[in-house]
Amino acid sequence: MYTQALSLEQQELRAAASAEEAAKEAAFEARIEAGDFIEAKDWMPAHYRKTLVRQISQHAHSEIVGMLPEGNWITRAPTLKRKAILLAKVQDEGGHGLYLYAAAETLGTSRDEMTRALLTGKAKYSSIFNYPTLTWADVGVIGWLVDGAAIMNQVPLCRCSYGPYARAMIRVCREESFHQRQGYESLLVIMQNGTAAQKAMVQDAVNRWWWPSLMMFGPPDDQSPNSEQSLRWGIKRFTNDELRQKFVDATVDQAKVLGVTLPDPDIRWNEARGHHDFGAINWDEFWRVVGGNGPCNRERLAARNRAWDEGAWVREAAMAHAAKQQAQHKEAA
Ligand code: FAQ
Repeated sequence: MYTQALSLEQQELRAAASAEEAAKEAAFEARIEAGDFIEAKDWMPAHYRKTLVRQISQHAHSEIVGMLPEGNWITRAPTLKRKAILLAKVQDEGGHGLYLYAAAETLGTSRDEMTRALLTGKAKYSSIFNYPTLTWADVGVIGWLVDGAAIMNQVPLCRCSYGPYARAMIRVCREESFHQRQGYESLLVIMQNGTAAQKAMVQDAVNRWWWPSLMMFGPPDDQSPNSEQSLRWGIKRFTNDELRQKFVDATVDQAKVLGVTLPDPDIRWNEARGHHDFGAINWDEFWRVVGGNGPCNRERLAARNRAWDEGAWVREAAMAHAAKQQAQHKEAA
């Protein structure tokens, strides 16, 4: 009798808890519908939190790993001006990584956890940063195409439903815009004033970076498991294919002004669609790179691990300094 009464009580408690949960979920969905920003201390469904941590931490890792391909050219920049610009750009990417890790931390995942996931190869980062930078023209082409694709993808994230991410993206996008402009301008200088060999170097870089840039937007919509829910929650504002199309449409005319050929014979304006058609993307290559087998995946992870190991003394010194300051504050109080 007693056992049965207790179990009824438990059932009632459980029903009340799930009714409360359903009410919270409905209130959350209504806020999303109304276009409100969700803030760190607000109630949110566990899956919304998980999706954000996944996307923001991958984004942060991309910025940090993304410092490596161009960082490779800082010591070999052709002029002092180009070196100063490149140095500032690579430092900006480091800053983006930091804002983004901080935004992800507001969701309850520690920076240490995220770093461990990157260093052990468990975490994803953008496929694009697993390609090598073979010539100086690659630096300009990364600015033009890779930062150009990043802006196309990231401007809508300034309206992401999660406030701390959206606000971080505003500054990131302003800086990315400078990155894109500096890349395009450096290519324009070569294409207008360079030798035939220098112009050929730009064309070769465009040939190598074009298709990987299109892959940055992620798999096609019918193979994108996360898009539907992320769009419903206002984490993403456009689908992968929509953003890829916008990027192609914006870039075709820029290529004409530059005087380079995009390496796709199928690119042509489609009057009926109001967009450019373009050729088939090699998705096998994309998944190979995402799966860890791109041209530079191992090199990139090794570089991040080396930096982590060699930075151990800095972390120890910072901890010792913080502990000393804490002890002094305690003594003074
Ligand atoms: N590379 O279901 P979806 C930059 C994964 S920052 C690797 O469509 P979602 C600045 C995806 O994670 C560039 N993996 O996923 C810069 C998922 O796997 P999971 C980074 C990719 O999240 C410039 C699976 O495939 N930007 O460039 C890629 O809805 C120059 C299924 O995909 C951001 O992170 C990829 N390209 O859409 C720095 C922006 N694409 O997690 C230095 C924020 C997809 O289920 C120099 N992120 N995957 O295991 C986003 O907008 C989205 O996360 C997408 C993917 C669009 C990237």
